[in-house]
Amino acid sequence: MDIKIRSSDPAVIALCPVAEQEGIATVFDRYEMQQPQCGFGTLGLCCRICWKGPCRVDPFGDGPQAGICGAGKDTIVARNLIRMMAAGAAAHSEHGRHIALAMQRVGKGELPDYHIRDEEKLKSIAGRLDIAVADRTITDIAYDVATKTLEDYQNQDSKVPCHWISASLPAKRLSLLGKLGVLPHNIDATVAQIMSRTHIGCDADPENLVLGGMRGALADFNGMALATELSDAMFGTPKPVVTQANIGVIKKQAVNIAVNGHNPLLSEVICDIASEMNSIARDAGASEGINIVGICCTGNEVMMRHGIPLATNYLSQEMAIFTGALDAMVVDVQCIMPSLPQISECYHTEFITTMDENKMPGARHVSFHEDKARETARKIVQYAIDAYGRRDAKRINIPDIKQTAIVGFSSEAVMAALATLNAADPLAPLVENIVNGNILGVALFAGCNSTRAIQDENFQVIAKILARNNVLLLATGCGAGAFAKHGLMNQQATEAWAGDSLKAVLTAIGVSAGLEGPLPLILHMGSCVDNSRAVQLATALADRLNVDLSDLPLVASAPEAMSEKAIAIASWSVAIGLPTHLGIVPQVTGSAVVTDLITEGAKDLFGGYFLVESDPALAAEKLVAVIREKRHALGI
Ligand code: SF4
Ligand code: MSK
Repeated sequence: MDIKIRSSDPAVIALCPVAEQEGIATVFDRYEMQQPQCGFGTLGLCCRICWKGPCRVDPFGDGPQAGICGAGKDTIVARNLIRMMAAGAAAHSEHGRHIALAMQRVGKGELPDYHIRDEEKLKSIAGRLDIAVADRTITDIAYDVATKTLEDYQNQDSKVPCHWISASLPAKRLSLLGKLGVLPHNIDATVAQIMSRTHIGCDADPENLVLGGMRGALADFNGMALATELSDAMFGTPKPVVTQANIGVIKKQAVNIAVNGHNPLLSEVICDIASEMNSIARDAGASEGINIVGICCTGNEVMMRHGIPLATNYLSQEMAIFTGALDAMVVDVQCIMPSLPQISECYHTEFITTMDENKMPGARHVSFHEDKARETARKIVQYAIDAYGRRDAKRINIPDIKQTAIVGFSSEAVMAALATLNAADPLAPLVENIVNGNILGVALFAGCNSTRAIQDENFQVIAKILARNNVLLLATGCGAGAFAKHGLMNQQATEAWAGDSLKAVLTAIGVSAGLEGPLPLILHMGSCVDNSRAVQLATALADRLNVDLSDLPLVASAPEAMSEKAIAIASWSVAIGLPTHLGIVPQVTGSAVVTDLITEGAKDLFGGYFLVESDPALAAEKLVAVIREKRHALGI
């Protein structure tokens, strides 16, 4: 296999031959082995919702046009699509619930291993949720914030929308979503309703199904908004920090521990404990002590808050083990390849699962509970130190490939940087530069990597073209990981790729904010759960201009989307009014009705819509055209 047609990451290109030499299959090999993939599934036309199935509809019109129960292609495609949205919403919202329950216990004084690290953020959240802060202890406020947040999982009055979505979107958008009946009142109930209405013999109307799915996608937004905001209060709101990204951050002379997954509850404590156990690692022979590196979105979380370097993003997570110098990989939830424990077994690497609801065959399981967080973290770090002693020096191969990245652009950090130009009115410099055209528009890159594209390639091609056209770029999740690895999140990238007027703006803000140069070309806003940060900024802009989100020259792009979470994110992005590019053809094209509903139909209802284009250069052109259209409509 020529790996260059599967990944553009130089570290992957360097390490895949190692895997081949060792006779170990990687995600790229397994992709080849799956070819050709099922055409019915690709079109969304396979139904396995009951045991009379699987049923499939012939896309050419020759074979059966309905499943055994009579469900036609539009019903089958719509049901499959919205079940994916529900799964995405469940994933983000479980993550959020975990954080909220932990915060509630911090409020009750039950978790001595955790604290409210950002009291100001907690108070500002409390304000948004109408919780009093004056003359109250931080723990009391934390308890109330968590308790009110948990109401979003409990409220049974369908006329009262969830607190977090109400506190996060512009009034105009909330009113539209309310009229369309898609504002969620309860995350769990919304997910359960999607599962229920897609059971055999229930909702068969594609439009009704898709609208129900959109409510689920908005529940996903609610879950991620609360997860991000509560995490900031517990662990700190990210600020710009300089770090490095790609596999070369693994160090030969250190005990290397990769944290992989999404939830910061354990990884935060591992970072603390690692610094306390450095001397034990040195005594074991690791002269550089303990080196924590990140993978996927746990990686993004600790990178944003502590400058922990990022080893890699989703599609190349296996590569870290092939360096022969990864002593432990510690995983929590979501986007963790089940192949990892088997590959770890071929090396000395300790592969450790930590969440009781996410175990993997072949892994060591260390059950994580917040009341024993430090004790658990200590045990895990010790396993890594022990594994270091079992390394095989002959198999160590760490490609010296890494890039500098400036990360940590929470919406608060962006506002703080803008405030250095105009303390009285921090949004003014952004608004002025958008209105005068120095910034043509804003694009948010989100989402994963997929084997259905060349890894990281779509992100890079689109971003460079948008930057040349003076579009301000934001990124989250594995998209942000891609940009960090490829050197597009530093000041040199701004010099190399930004159009003249964008460069001038990024330089003015960066210099004024004390960065001694421009802001990075692409602002890293966090993990995939942190897309809500970009919405917070967009909402501030919309409120300031007294328009809706759909009026702003703002687009989203998930050029290598893969997970159910990404489908949920892209769907709420459409629901809040954003033209949303997908670089991977979604599994809906077996139904012209559903395809039309999420493109043209959605545009009429929400102002947002899916724009599907798998050619990255063409996608970039289309996104620029959309931004120009939006500007024209605004009269700017
Ligand atoms: Fe077939 Fe209908 Fe059962 Fe789906 S729900 S598997 S279409 S019989
Ligand atoms: S990890 S959801 S591959 S962004 Fe957040 Fe990355 Fe996508 Fe998972």
